[in-house]
Amino acid sequence: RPVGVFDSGVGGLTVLHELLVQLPHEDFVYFADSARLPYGPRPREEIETFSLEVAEELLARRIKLLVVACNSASAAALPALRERLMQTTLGVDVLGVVQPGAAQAVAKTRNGRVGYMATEATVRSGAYEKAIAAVDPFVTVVGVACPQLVPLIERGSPFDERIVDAVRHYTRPLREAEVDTVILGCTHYPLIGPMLQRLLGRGVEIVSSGTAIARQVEHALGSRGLGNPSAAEGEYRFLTSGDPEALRASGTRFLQLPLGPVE
Ligand code: DGN
Repeated sequence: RPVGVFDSGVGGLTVLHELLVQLPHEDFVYFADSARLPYGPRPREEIETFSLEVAEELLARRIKLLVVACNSASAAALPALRERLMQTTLGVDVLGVVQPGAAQAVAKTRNGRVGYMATEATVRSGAYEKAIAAVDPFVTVVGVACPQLVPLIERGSPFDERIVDAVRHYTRPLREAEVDTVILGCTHYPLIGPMLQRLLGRGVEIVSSGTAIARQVEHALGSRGLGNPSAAEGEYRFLTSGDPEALRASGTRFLQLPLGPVE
């Protein structure tokens, strides 16, 4: 049975990338809710309803684990998703990206000051503040909502001057707060990782949701996850509520691997 991965659109392919690299023998099915993108500016209740609908689509594909690659959906809908998926006969577990990113940032910070960049929905939810406080209540957290970044990254190249200006603007409060660790709390930001590193300063540790959650998925799958090194690679396929051609067109930029079949 495959691992289900869900995102509001193509962004979560940066998370799937890490999963494909770290768990090469697993099968994956990825759902992009592109018809209803973006989730970032939407109210919590709406994101929760959409997430539950997507989970039903993936359950119909007989997934054994659900990975919520979208930070906005992880922040808004994780408890509801857990409740729903635990009701299934086989009890499918759900992992979101917020907790693993938060835990990794707490482990990395040396000065106890952690920043994160995310969509408005994620910042409004306070999910990163809560997840970090649950690991270490003495860590100071500075969150910056970056509403312009998702549309700019989807439209432009990572070297576009407008993206550089936006990143300069959004990283200012983090530099001023002298955080030494920054969580990329949105699926799209790894695409501009090198520029973020340059503008944050090289002493700042960057934590990306994808790498953090890949370890938890490996752990959740246990020995089943690693598979037999001599076995063939796993398969991965894509479902979208939007235009399959659009996903094919932009998918490889986010996945950094060849795209499989899109339905
Ligand atoms: N996937 C969303 C997230 O990680 O928050 C970003 C895209 C969006 O829906 N705004």
